[in-house]
Amino acid sequence: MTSAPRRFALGALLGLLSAGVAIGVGEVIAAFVRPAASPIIVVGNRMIVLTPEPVKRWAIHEFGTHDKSVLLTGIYLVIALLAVLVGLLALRRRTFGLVGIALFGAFGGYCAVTANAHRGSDVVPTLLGTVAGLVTLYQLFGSLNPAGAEAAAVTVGRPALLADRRKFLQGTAVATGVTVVGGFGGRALQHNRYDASAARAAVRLPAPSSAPEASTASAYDFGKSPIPFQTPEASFYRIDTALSVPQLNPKTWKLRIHGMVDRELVLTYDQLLARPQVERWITLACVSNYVGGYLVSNAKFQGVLLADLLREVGIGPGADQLIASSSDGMTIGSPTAVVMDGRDAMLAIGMNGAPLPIEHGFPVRMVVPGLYGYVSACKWIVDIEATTFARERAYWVQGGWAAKGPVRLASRIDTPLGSTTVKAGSTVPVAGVAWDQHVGVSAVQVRVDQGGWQDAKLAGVPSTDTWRQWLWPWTVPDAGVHTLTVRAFDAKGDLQTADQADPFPAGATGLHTITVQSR
Ligand SMILES: Nc1nc2c(c(=O)[nH]1)N[C@H]1C(S)=C(S)[C@@H](COP(=O)(O)O)O[C@H]1N2
Ligand SMILES: [Mo]
Repeated sequence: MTSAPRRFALGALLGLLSAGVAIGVGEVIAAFVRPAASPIIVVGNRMIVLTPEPVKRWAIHEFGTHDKSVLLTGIYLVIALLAVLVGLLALRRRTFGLVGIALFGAFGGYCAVTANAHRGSDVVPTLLGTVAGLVTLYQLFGSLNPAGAEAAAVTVGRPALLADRRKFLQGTAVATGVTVVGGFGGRALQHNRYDASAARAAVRLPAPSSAPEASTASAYDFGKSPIPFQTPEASFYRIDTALSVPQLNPKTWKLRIHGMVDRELVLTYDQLLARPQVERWITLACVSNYVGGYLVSNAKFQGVLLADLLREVGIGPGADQLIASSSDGMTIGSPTAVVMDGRDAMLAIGMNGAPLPIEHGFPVRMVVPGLYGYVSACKWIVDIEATTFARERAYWVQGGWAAKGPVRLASRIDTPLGSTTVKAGSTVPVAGVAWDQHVGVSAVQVRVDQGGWQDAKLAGVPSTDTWRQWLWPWTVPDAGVHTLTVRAFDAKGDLQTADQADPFPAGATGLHTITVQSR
């Protein structure tokens, strides 16, 4: 007796458990190779590379900081779907199933050996996982229909499926166990063996020899603004391609500075800490940010001025680009002239008085005030090559983004929130931030509906490298829908453009507008 639903269920189970065991075993082995070698991570990384640039942009826009969880969920779903298919094919013919699993494995292996900054051993978890998946399928199939199953399936079409019920149940239980324990346990073990938190907690930052200008930001009452001058760590935006966050050990970390230089230099973490330290407030912004978006944050960074190091290595006059690389193979190219023009471009080791958070680049990242992150802020940095724009294109530039990425003047209304209700006749604080790093913001104005532009109060700032909080008390008029628009002037007196441009390829422009209902 073999009904179609039953046949489907058995096939699905066969496929899902074979794939599950493959992944579970792969995750456990990855804990001994390295987390970046996990089969799911290598496939995910390849997906990021294969995804067309417009889809990537859409994903960052749509999911922001959650883009990675969305991708991983998608990968699990696709694997599950394909696994069911392989299981159903296996019911027709065991060889079909085995070939299916082997193809899975081959794709995983291909992803492992083509990953950025991959190592030869990265293929091992996928390889052993695939073998485990093949064994699982073979064994479970055996208990399904040990004798002449293939012939029976082809000629009869519907062989009795559960030839050895007990053996099948046992096999299913074992495979489920390996899937669940291997999958979750493997991930936990990877985290346990590779977590850099303890190393980070052990770091003692040297005192900066040059502290930032005192900020007068707190002199104003900006308490009502939902956006504080310093972004709390938990809400500091995060944008990167790292599916598995690099866990680097500062004891073995090294930075190599090479290329068009007179003397190559290899720096250790201790050597970096021994150099003179500066501490500066810097607002970091992502080029993918839409008008009114939240991919911009402000922190106090501590580090070593990059220009000093570049002078020490004797950077060649023709080297107009610095390509920074991370441990996971990201490349970020910055214009040398900008890094050397006297601004506080730095190799940062600290953020808000603590060692860099792991997700923000521990142990060392680059920060260049005035440039978008994709052309300046390499996290988990391990290499800087002095080269030229003509010779090399960094990761995002290969995807079509502008090779040079100066931040564009922008302003945002943070309160009231758009589409909320305000009380007619009351005075409501309209407040937000405006930024034009390394140029500075000199004025912010707000307009209600088609009325005149009103000057907002500006908070003081420690330098031109941060955003500026602004506040305008609004006496809410009569009931109805009102539109609030904000615009800023830079320190040169130039007005923010109202022309709307998408983030791609050089940063969004246009004025932030919200509507509120007064009643
Ligand atoms: N290694 C690495 N560094 C990176 C990236 C990345 O994907 N990998 N993304 C860059 C981009 S696009 C931005 S906007 C900033 C974001 O830094 P944050 O995540 O600390 O806010 O990091 C930059 N540095
Ligand atoms: Mo970015």
